Amino acid sequence: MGSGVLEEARALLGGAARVVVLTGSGISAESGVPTFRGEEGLWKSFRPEDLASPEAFRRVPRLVWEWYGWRRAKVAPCAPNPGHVALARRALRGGMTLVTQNVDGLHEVAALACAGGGDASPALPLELHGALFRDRCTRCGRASEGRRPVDVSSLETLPRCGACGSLLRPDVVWFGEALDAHTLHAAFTHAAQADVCLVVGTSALVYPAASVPLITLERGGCVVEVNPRETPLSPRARVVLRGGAAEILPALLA
Ligand code: BV8
Ligand code: ZN
Repeated sequence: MGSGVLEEARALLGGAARVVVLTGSGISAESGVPTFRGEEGLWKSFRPEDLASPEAFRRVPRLVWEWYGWRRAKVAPCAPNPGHVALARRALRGGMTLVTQNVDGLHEVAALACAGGGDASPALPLELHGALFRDRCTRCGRASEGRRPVDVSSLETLPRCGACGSLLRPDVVWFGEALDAHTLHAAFTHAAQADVCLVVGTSALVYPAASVPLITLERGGCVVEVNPRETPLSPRARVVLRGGAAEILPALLA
């Protein structure tokens, strides 16, 4: 990647009063979290509608819980990489809102580590698709920590609500489900006010998350994309930084 494009992107971000960032699973690739649609993509062994949908959960709850249990075991040992840390550090300086499609929680880990107990409040991300390590009750909606191993040997051993005894589900947004209205409204509001939308590690295929950079463009802002591959958004980007987030973001945001 030429230093010219990096300098151009640095100038755009340095001169922006307000920046909105949209991240996808690509920013966590270098932390060891598998992406969705890459070579080793999560969806490779399954199709999205097979497992990440309310219909699938109704039809085969033990298989859906087995997949999420596997993902939790895979993601639990992963740590934020220099890309997450660079974003968290920059967000502490203000004028930046982080919006993520990821459910791995690594942005929050990085934000809490960077805020480090000081008085600066951590710049927590807007999590559009929920959180992998949080459970939600299918009946009373109560949220709870989702880190215990999941026993899928029978319907009875699946996670149950401590309050009402109903079946729990992972607190993520499945295909065909509405995103949390408040979170989405906040993301769209920041996108509309942003001078620059920095888009990192997403194939820009999933809506309404993929609308975030389009809203910034509509309101006269510009897009900077960080991705080793071309995406449907690339032609609309003012600057495209073709490479990995862990390598590019520290240089871009320092
Ligand atoms: C809704 C949570 C309506 C669960 C996920 C036809 C056209 C348009 C839209 C639709 C359509 N048919 C259906 C829809 C709607 C659908 C949708 O958009 N489908 C797409 C696939 C066509 N959307 C929905 O269903 C949404 N809900 O619309 O509801 C509604 C409204 C009101 C009332 C009722 C209903 C819900 C979408 C949320 C689905 N949940 N995940 C879970 O995780 O298990 S989506 C899933 O995909 C993840 O959240 C993920 O974040 C998201 C996007 O994927 P990416 O993050 O982009 O990951 P991907 O692997 O695709 O790409 C990785 C990128 O990183 C690549 O570009 C790669 O090059 C790059 N990369 C790799 N390494 C690096 C890197 N980049 C930087 N550095 C590296 N090192
Ligand atoms: Zn309950």
